[in-house]
Amino acid sequence: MSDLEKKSIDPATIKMLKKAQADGCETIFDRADAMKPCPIGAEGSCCKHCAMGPCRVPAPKKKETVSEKAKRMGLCGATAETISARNFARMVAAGTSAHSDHARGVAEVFLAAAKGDIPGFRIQDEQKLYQIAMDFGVEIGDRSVQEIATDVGHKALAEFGRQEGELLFIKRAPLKRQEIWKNLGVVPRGVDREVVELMHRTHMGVDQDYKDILIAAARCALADGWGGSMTSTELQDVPFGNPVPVLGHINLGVLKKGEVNVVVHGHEPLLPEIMVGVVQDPEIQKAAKAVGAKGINLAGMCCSANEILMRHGIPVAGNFLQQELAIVTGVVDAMVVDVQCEMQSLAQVAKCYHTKLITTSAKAKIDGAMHIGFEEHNAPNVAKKILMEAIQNFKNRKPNVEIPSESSDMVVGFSHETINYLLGGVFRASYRPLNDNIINGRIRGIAGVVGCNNARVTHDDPNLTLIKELIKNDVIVLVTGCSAMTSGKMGLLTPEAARQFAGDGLASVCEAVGIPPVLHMGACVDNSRILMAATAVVKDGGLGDDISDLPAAGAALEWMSEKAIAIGHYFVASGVFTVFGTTWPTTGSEEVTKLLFEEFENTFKGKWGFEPDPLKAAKLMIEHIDKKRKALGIDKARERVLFDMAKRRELEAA
Ligand code: XCC
Repeated sequence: MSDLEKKSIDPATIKMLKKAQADGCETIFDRADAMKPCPIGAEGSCCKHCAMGPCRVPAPKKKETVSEKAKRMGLCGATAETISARNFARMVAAGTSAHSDHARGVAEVFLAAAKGDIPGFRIQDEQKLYQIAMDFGVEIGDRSVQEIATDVGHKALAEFGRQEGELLFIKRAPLKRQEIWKNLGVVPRGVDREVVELMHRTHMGVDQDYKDILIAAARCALADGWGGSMTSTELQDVPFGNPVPVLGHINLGVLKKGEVNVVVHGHEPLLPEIMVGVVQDPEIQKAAKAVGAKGINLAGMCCSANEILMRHGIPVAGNFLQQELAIVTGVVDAMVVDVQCEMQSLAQVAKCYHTKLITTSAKAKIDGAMHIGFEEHNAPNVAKKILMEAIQNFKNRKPNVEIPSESSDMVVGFSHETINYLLGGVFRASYRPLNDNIINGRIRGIAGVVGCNNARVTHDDPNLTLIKELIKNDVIVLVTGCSAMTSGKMGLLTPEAARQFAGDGLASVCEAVGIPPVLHMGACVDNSRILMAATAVVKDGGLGDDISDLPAAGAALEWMSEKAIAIGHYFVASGVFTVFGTTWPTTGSEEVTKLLFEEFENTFKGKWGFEPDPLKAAKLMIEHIDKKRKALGIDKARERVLFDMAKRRELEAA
């Protein structure tokens, strides 16, 4: 196997890496070879929070005496524990900000649209609107949809700046969970307040008790999961529709040689949603034909892709580590990016080919890219302008074009409401069949496998190996973000995958319901759907009274972004055992790591784990699931015994 072939398990990725090399175009895979991570930063031991530093207080090589340990500190006296906890907490704050600033944008557009300020907006999911209205205490009565939506929009926006009390969505959590949070003093207020407070606490010379810092980080993370992220998901579903199962296609093979290829990349679905419609515009189609193209092929990348895939079945070109490689095909006429996970190197790669890189968010510009700002009041015209740029660029393609043939089919679109409906049917929608099958042991447990790609490990390998091992052991897997795309590329998101890859118990349930063993629940912000699904399972009964009682675990083995740390921390603070791979950012302090990996289980009833080996990670998760099954008294499968007549008479006589 050549060195290149070890970079990814995805054949399309390998082909494009070879092409990039032949074309003399550098990618993240090359840079990962050339630059090793800084070991002190990697273990969270570098403090650069003031100008007396940066101070480096790495983990000791040997066991230290108390006085040796006391001497190991930064200039201000900050210990390894404080430095490590601060760095971790700031990752949580940054991740929370990313999800929540996205959410704020959604809430603003939602409100403007509800007031009628954005033409073309319509409420697609009234049921969801009513549900949110009830959660927010907005009167429904015989008021119009527009009035209700306007109140919901105002309330949603006000939530970001809530100074006192608790976020309104907190009431959705199981009662026992709410009690745990109250006792620990971590019920979140508005996300703005929690982020500001966490940034303040971790400033030089403020909070210098690592336990306190990490508890505050949990409060901030909860403001993300049950606040910012949940707001994005919920408010996007109302105008764009709650996802329902839909067929999709994924991998670089979805790009088309004879068509104008436009790849939307990033996280916010607002502009991509409009583009889905505008692409059909006869004027645009005509313009594409006029330059010799057969039509326009809209495809997605990263979580923007997940959003329009879940709701419209728009094809996905690939996950995080494939963004440069889409351009390397030589057929992407425009790559349109908004916020988060867009590599700056795209501008460089685009120069090797003919691709126009177009930024659209006022918050995210890239040197060397063209900027066409998204204005919600003028969205269709902005979409048209972008598409016209792509169409005009079609003729500039260079001769070195190669599209890998790989593209896989998948069934996606599993919101927690859809799972409810699929399991129980429209008249008695409920999680009962899922709970019953967990109790009878056909399904051993539930796992959430989420998160990114990371160029420090073989692309797609850890996530795929983990997910396959889990379903083989009858654990149903919920996926979002880039790990969902790995599952799609590798054929796990089809109903047929159940017989092929899952254990007999899980396969039999999937076949009865007609679902894949791995359920795609959406983008990064849609991890809030997993929280809601877990809560629905708790509320349906028979599996304890808190999320921490469930035979469930979470993982992000290829994580790389700060958002992943925020997500992991809100899952842990919601009672979930969560395993990360690749690298762990607090290894510089044994105490901090111990607090997160062990002691949190006593307080939050959830804890972190670190295991880069996917098979070992699966083992940890399954052991945890089995431990929970035992605590619930369902560790021995209770298959229903069918008695024949003789046996019944015997029992009656007894
Ligand atoms: Fe980004 Fe959301 Fe990570 Fe993928 S998974 S690399 S954050 S696109 Ni959320």
